[in-house]
Amino acid sequence: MSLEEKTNGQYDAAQIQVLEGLEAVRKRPGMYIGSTGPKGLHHLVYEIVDNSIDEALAGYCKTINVTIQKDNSIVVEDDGRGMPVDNHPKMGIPAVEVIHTVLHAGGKFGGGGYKVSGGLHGVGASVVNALSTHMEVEIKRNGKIYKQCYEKGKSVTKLEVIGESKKTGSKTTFWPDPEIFTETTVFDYDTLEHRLREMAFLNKGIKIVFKDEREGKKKSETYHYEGGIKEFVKFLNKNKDAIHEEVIYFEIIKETCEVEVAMQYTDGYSELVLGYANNINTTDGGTHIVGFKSALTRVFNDYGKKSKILKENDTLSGDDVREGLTAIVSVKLAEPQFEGQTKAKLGNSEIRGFVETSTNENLTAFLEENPAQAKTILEKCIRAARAREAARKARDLTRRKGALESFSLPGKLADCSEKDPALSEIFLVEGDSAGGSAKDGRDRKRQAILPLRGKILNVEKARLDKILNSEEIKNMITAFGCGIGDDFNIEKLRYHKIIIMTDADVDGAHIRTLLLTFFYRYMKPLIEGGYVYAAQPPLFKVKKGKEEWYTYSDAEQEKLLASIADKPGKADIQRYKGLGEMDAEQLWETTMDYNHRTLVQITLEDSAAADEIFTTLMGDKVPPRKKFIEENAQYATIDA
Ligand code: 28F
Repeated sequence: MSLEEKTNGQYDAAQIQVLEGLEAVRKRPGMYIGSTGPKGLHHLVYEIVDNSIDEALAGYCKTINVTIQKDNSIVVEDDGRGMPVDNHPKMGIPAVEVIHTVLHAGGKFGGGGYKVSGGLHGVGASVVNALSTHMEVEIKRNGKIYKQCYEKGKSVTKLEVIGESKKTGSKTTFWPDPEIFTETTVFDYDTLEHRLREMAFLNKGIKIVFKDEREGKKKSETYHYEGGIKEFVKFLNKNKDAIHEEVIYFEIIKETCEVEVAMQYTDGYSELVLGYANNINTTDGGTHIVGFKSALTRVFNDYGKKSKILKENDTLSGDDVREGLTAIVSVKLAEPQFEGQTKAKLGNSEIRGFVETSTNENLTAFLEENPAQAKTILEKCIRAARAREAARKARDLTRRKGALESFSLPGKLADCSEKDPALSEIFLVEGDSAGGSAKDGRDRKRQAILPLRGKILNVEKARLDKILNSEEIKNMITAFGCGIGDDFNIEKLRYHKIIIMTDADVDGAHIRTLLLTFFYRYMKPLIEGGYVYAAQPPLFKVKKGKEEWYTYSDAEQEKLLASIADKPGKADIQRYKGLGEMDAEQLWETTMDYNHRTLVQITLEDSAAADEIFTTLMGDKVPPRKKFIEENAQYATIDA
């Protein structure tokens, strides 16, 4: 029922509803934007940009400008038709004012098209307005420039003409409210860059110009991809070795929905299948992904048999046909149903069949038209199947051996006596000497120690059968108790804190990265669930007179030295090169003691970005790694 019907045109009742609506948003903002942390803050931008994207998808807008201004306010401007300014028939206020002050208003394109790119399901500009101290909207339409200002969702000026212009378009500026976004109102460039570039990939032909005008940030980038998700796959594969030239692509548009698929195989072993529904990243999958994956397995098995590349009794599994695959499955539909805790799973059942049929037909056509590329891909799938078979045997061996030795834990593991995983921690310690000190210094009740000898295998470049032959890896799998890959079961995890403790040098960082690569590729729920941490050993020990201090970064060291400058005596400074230089007591009090230590929790903000980082850092190609390290070296603090 529309607002007018609800209030049968009573102006004041509508106004009351408006005020109640915006109050509701300010009282429980998390209900509308997910959280009031950095993620919710950045959602404000996506909500406004989505309205421009819809105007572009309707065919009227070509370029969208997004600018972070010096005062950390955001400007979004498009060259669409300009929001309507005529008075709303029943409410007696301009349509643009309704869009910005009535909750869930501006359900665009009531008629022909449908609203496609809903950030958090299109809560719209009114929510952004309610959560901003100020918002200004300028519209170019009918040869004029109109402007209206709002504060915390309420109009503070009437819509007025402030000039003339032959152009058309909409421009929104807003200042997020620090009363709502108490953690931070500072926008993160990389976060916005990532989502704006993704929006440009997902909506081919749209040009998004992103500028950061803040002090010392002067940056501008343009995202414009005529090839859309075809270019997205090329982008995701830029540091990988593709095994066939063309990105396989098709787009099917029906009356009520459309699907686009882009896919390309690399010589790697991991799979990256990203699903989107109305431009929303469905990180928990859904019917479009189920349909895509079942079609993929069927097509490669059918084609493999028909072309005699597969023997009659050979069968490729889903994992085999997705090894090394980078794919984007993007669907757009009128009434998407999002399910699950994080609303990141598509539930529309009709989409499964639609995507499955489209993929069956179009992928089969591609393989038949490109027999050479088809053969290359199939041969890779067959190698994957053979390795899977070998890994299964190796794993059975590990399991059988385990069973025979009745749950033998690795000899090198100094386990803790606590049986409740929620209270138990395991330290993965670089080197036997530090491992020894950690065993002596730890809290035996709750802290287990597993020393790691030197570098572990780089799983990015090895298949599962080889991985299962690595002693270090097997020790971790057995100690954690929760299996790997498809066998992974978080309920069986024996420690709810897995703490990586390595030297504060390049080798230590490399070992940490190798461990994180292994966790990301084979135990991803460990990272997603926040179970993985990095210990922060001290960088310096400072002694002056009878007092001593530990510092954990260069900045902290400088601050300390300045603060004790006027104390009598000479400061004796010891810089720690590695964990081994600390005795058990020091290691305990600086790095393991619950009350004094600092742990950095490892989180996984974004799959595509994480996948790109692991591939770049751990993959085969050196130049991109060199470039990545140079570009990011400034962030790599010589942390303790
Ligand atoms: C900076 C953010 O919000 N751009 C927008 C339009 C254009 C129309 C529109 C928007 C129809 C009646 C609901 C214009 N002319 N950028 C934006 N551009 N909304 S938002 O219409 C609103 C809907 O109210 C528009 C003809 N049809 C639609």
